[in-house]
Amino acid sequence: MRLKAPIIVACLAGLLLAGGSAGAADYKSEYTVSTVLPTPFPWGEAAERWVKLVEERSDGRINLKVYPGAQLVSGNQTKEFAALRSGLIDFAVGSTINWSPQVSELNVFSLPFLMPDYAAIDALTQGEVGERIFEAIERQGVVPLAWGENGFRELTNSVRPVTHPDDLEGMKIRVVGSPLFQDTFEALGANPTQMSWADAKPALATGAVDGQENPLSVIQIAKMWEVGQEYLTRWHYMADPLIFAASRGTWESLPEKDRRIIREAAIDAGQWEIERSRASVEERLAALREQGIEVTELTDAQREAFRKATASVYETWAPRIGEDLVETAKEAVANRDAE
Ligand code: X2X
Repeated sequence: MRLKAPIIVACLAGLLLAGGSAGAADYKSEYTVSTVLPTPFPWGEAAERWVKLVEERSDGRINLKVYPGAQLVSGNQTKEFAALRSGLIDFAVGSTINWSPQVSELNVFSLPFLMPDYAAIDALTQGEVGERIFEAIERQGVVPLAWGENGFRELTNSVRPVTHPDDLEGMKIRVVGSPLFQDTFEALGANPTQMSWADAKPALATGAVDGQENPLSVIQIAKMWEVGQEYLTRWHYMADPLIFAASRGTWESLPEKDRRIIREAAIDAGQWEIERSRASVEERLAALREQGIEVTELTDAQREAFRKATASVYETWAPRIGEDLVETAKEAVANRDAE
């Protein structure tokens, strides 16, 4: 009996080796991760953190690489979701805005003045709305893994302080290539132009557009004051969560234990990024003021005027998003835990 033990061990080792090498052969030498923003934007940092955690936890088996600037889709950020669905890219950390042309439910986050604070964002992403949105993404052939956050989007411009919709009359505003944004800014009397992020700064620099909207982190790190953006209105009109996701083909090619590693790393990287983004807001605001940007905080009454002016966006978009999902979102916000 004793003599047989080494033989069994040898056989087992042989099996493991054979299994191991067959498994290893299935891994790609590199898996692509698409983002729009690179480091040091929180968005890029979230993606890099994910890469690092996956590498560590898989003992180097799974090698993800971040391709920022939506370069895998030639800078066309609203094509990112389609590329993920077709398997042209393996993974992405994408904004709900950029994926909303394909996944109409994602427009819920873009409804103006739906989410007044962070607790409201969490009430949506961490509740029934978040689950239903992940199901919608899954139905479209992409595997959603975790949430991150780009942030509350504020308005900057080169013309004047904006405290009332009238101040936006005729102002040329760069918006992301998502039709809902066109409607919001038209409702406010502005003159919106859709363009990719890559074109935004040059368009501001030449004066082709007067203003834009993005989170404070983006306004600061992209140095918007360099392109004449002197006025900032903190109107908190919407926030875009980020979604970590995988192409279905790539996902299904991976063993269960690796899927778990990748999903958990996405959740951890997302939480880490959300906390850091939220914690950095005051510091960023101070840095922007230091650069000479005039910051306008709205009173509740002033914000109400913007909310009223954009009410038509709900009428147009609730049927496209799903009336029921919009109602569920409104209820979740109304019943959220106090901050
Ligand atoms: O294009 C933008 O404004 C950006 C970088 O915020 C997004 O990709 C949504």
